[in-house]
Formats: sequence, C-alpha cells, structure tokens
Amino acid sequence: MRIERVELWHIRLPLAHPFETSFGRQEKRDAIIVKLFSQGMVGYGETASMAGPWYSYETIETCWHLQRDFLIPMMLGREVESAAQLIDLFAPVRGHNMAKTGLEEAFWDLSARQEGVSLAETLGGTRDEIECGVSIGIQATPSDLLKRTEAFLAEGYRRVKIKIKPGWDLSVVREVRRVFPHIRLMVDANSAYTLDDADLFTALDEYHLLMIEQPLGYDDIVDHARLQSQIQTPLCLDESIHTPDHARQALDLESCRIINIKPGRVGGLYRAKQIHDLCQERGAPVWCGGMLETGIGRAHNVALASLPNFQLPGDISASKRYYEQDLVWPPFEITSEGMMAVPRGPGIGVEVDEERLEKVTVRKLEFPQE
Ligand code: OSB
Ligand code: MG
Repeated sequence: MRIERVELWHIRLPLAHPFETSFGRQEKRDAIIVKLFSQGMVGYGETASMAGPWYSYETIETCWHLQRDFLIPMMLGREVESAAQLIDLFAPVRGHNMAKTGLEEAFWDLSARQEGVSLAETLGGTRDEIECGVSIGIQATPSDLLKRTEAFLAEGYRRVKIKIKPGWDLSVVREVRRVFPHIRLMVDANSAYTLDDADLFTALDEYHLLMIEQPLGYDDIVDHARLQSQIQTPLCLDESIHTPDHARQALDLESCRIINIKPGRVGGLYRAKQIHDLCQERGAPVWCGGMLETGIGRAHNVALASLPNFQLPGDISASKRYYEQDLVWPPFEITSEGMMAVPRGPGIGVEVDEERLEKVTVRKLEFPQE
C-alpha cells in the first residue's frame, strides 16, 4: 500500500482510578493515537508512552518529535507492503520503540482491514477469547488493597498482580495470601530493588507467587540471572527486554523464565510476534503486558494475546477498569469467568468513537503538512 496520509492525535484521558507504581502516581493518561490512510481506508495505532521518562526513557514529547521529524518522513508517500518492510524503513532510528509502535500498529490495522480479516487472524492468533488479569497499583493501606483485590476477583479476573516497592512488599503479600490462599498472585517491582535485597525475594518464595516481575535494574539481565539462581519463584522480565536479541540473551543467561511482551516496549507487533515465537521454541511462556492503553492499544494487545504461547493471563483488563468512557465501541468487557472475546471484525475489530477522540484531543498534526 502507498502511505498517503498520517495523522497524530495527542489525547488525554482521566483514569477511573489513580495508578501508583514504584516510579510514581498517575491520574490521567496521555497517548498519541495514530491514523494511517491509504486508498480511502484508515488504520489506527496507539503510542502508549508515559508522559514522563519513568517507565522507559521515552515520553509523549519524544515520541511526538520522533514521529514528526524522523519516522513519518521515512514512510510518507512510500509503497510499503509488509510490517517487516516498515520495520526496515525505521531501522536507522535507534531505540524509540514506543514512537515506532503507534505507526506500526496503524499499518497492521490498515493492512488487515484492506484484506477484510481480523488483526488476530493476520497475526496468527489461535484463540477466540483470552484470559484476563488485573494489575493493582500501590494503595493507601493494606486494607484498601484487600478490598480492591476482592472486588476484581468478584468481577472474574483470573490473576492478580500487585505492585510492590520498598516498604510495600513482604507484609502486603503475606496479607493478601492469607486472605486469598489459592488465587494466582504475582508482584511487579518496576525495578525498585537491587541484589542487596535478595533476602526479600528468598522470603517471597514461601507465598507461591506465579512470578516476580522486574525486581532489579530496568536495563539489567545479569543481576536478574544471579537472583533467579537463588530463588524458586520464576522471574519475569518487562523493562529489560526491548528486542528479540534481548529475549534470547535473557533466556540463555536464565535471567528469567517468563517474558512480559508489550508491543510498545519492543517496537510493535512484528517484533512482539518474533519474541513470542522465540519463547515458544525455548519453552518459555509469555503474557501480554499493558500500559493503561485506551481501547485502541488494548485492541492490538488483545489480538496479540490470541497467539498460542500467550499461556498466562495478561494485564489486559476491561475498559471500565481504566476509563469511564473508552475511545472504542463496544468497550472491552470480561465475562464472569474472567475471559475477554477477541474481536472478529476486520482489523482491530472495534469502532473508534471519533466524537470522543476529538473531545479528548490536546493537539493534532497531519502529514503531508499543508
Ligand atoms: O510495569 O507492567 C507495568 C502500567 C504502566 C507502566 C508499566 C506497567 C503498568 C501496569 C499496568 O502494570 C498494566 C495495565 O493494566 O495496563
Ligand atoms: Mg511491569
């Protein structure tokens, strides 16, 4: 297809509940929605970078800059036949995976729509529905956390992830385990610890966690291998894995036994699928992480999570868990069994609510520029 036109929509949505992690507290979600046009059709993607450089070095502002000044000029007006070719066009830009992803996702959506098939099918998905987990931020008190956990379990969520940080870790896990002895439970530290804290992780072995996500440095795979050799609970890497090579190296070093795949972190769905395939060959399960995406990014994540080696429930929750009013129709929902249907319509398979999109837009750019 010829890339005829690209639009960037910087949006800001209030979160239904503030979300707190070891790196900070978030009350609203900024994102860049990408629209890609060819032959009278449009595809949508989401750049789900955080507003500030707390999860990765990318910010909404760096993504806007990279897309406007480098990535869009590389693709605009060109004939692009596959996502692999688009990735090659972007290859001279080092890193900036979140910036690349919004554009790459829009390309996948548009290609699938042109062929009249669902994105899940185009990607090689094999599931009609996916298992949903929920990621619960740091709360004011342990009793608030227990209440929230109970409410999400009552809705059907099949796995609970608790954010931890120094001072909000062992005693909190002990308490949740005491009240919910049999649930699938895991923790995510977002790099809040070092090897000096190894005793904490040895102590956590007692609580039969499904895994411990990214306990150590955000760019580390060496210390994680040391830690993994000292504990029983599987480690899962999130922040450290940006490329299929990182995934291979981490599995070779036994830095983790599980990988959290987020399209934004790895530069799009093509790379996400490569990491999925590599992990499948190596017998390592993967699951789909989240970045509090709007329904557009969520639709891409749901399609990705329909691939066979997404063996564990992901951080893919219902629209209402994040936003009072999502950008897509119908909103994403879960069944009482904690399952979410994979949309079957062409492309992402949900309608973008253009009126809502317009309403929450902070600024907009169109290419070619007038
Ligand atoms: O580390 O997985 C993470 C949200 C923003 C940034 C990083 C992370 C998260 C989450 C939320 O845990 C996942 C979600 O429900 O979208
Ligand atoms: Mg994480």
